[in-house]
Amino acid sequence: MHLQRLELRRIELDLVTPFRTSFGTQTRRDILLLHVTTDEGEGWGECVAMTEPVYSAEFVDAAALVIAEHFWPTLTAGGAVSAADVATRLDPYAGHPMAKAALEAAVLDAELRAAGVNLHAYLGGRRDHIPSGVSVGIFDTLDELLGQVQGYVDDGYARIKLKIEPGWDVEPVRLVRELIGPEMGLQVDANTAYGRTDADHLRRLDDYDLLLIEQPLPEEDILGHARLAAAIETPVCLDESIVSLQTAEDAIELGAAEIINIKPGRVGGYLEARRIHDLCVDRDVPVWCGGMVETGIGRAANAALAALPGFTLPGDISAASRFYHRDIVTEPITVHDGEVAVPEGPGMGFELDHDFIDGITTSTTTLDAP
Ligand code: SMG
Ligand code: MG
Repeated sequence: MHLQRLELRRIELDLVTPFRTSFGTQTRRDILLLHVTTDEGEGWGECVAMTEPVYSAEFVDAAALVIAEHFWPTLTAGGAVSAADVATRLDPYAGHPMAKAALEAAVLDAELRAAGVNLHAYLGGRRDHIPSGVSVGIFDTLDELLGQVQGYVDDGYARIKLKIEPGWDVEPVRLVRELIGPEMGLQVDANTAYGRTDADHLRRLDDYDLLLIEQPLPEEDILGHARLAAAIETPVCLDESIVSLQTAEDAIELGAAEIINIKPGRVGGYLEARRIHDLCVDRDVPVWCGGMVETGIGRAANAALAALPGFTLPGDISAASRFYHRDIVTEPITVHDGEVAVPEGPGMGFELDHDFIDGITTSTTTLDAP
């Protein structure tokens, strides 16, 4: 396939309700979309970097810049390209996995649409429905939290994930477990908010039969996670620390990751995500698909990935309406009986609502291939 043109589109969407995590509160999403034109057709990718470098080092302005100034010129200088070549061609560049993943996704979408193949078939997914979990933010009061959780239970979600931080952990977990009963899946995500000396405190969560505790310690602290995993019963799951197949293998080997959250953006793309999935199947490590508050583009692709057999835990693939009043695709993801249908159309399986996208576009940059 020959790449001809790349359009970088920035769009802005308000969230239906503020989403607070241990690293800050989001009220709107500022998103970079990539639209690639090739001699065989077009494709779209969504970059999951956030406005500020608070979840990881990446942020939207930097992603747009590194794609425009470095990735696109390099990718188009090498002649015909397939999605499977993108990571190799961009390998000389350090870091920026979310920017790389977005570019690979756009090329992959174009390639699969041209071939009439759906992403989930291409990846080897075997299910047409996947269980849907919801990520619940931090609130000012426990009453607000319980009201939100009850709403999600009523919506039929298959499991609840609570964002935690020091001062908002044991008591919210205790009350939510009481509210949802002993059977429903419950897990927590600290987004690196704790330290090595917090093991005794975090052990108190062992009383609530959690599926896992996600990324309690800083991204680089693999040894700390290994020690914590040995010290508490709740399984330790890594998110931010896993940025590649290599880091996944090391963390598993060192006992730091009893479960892995796979986010395609964080690991540089859907193809690296599948390699991590395959490794985890081989090592008997359960995986699940994380979310980055994606629009219908990323949500459709994540659902395809999560259809792979190793994704044995419900992912953060909620209904689009969990975050957005209106999605940018014509058929937004919905949740029925705790499940999301894996999109079946060619490519990543979505169709875009172009008029709506035009209305929320804040800037467009077009780059031609040399
Ligand atoms: O898309 O449902 C979603 C968000 C899931 O909690 C979620 N993501 O650390 O796992 C995580 C966070 C990162 C983004 S928070 C703005
Ligand atoms: Mg997380």
